[in-house]
Amino acid sequence: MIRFVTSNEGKVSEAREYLDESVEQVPYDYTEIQGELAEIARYGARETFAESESDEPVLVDDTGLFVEALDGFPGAYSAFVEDTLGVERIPTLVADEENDRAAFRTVLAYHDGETTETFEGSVRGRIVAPRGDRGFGYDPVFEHDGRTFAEMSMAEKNAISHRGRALERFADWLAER
Ligand code: ITT
Repeated sequence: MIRFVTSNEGKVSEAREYLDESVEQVPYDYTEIQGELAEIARYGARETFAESESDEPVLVDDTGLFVEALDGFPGAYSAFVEDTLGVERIPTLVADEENDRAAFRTVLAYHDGETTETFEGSVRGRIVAPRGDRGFGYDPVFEHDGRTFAEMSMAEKNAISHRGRALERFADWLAER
């Protein structure tokens, strides 16, 4: 069993679609340090494990949307920006820019009390006006190969997405242990 430490049910659904292990959602509010996604995720996984009674391994997912024309903004601040500006404002921020390219990046951090391992995944796309009603977060404004992530089924998104790639690496590593 893996404890997925997140308040985001969308992340958990995607992980369950991908992993053979059973995944339990744990809503622990770990400290989000300032830094790169990998440092944030690693710190969060270790802190959650240390603060909990259970010995079951934990998984933390830190994800960001990096918009090229905005020098990588909102990046590590993506959750704050979704809560404050809102997802729909992102296309308006790049409306006058020639470059509409962006990338999603996910870092998964696994910690079992001894080992801490991180797994990364990324996907490139374009910022577009919102389309589609599936997925979550920035999915409606992120287009990849002609469709937004909100226009894809979860399986289609997982097959190409930042989180899908990171989950695939994590699953391979788990299988080899
Ligand atoms: P936890 O920290 O509790 O896991 P969160 O949603 O705050 O939940 P992040 O900080 O990793 O998680 O997410 C940053 C932002 O990016 C947040 O606004 C998410 O909604 C959004 N996001 C994360 N993964 C996404 C995905 O696959 N598609 C679209 N938006 C995503």
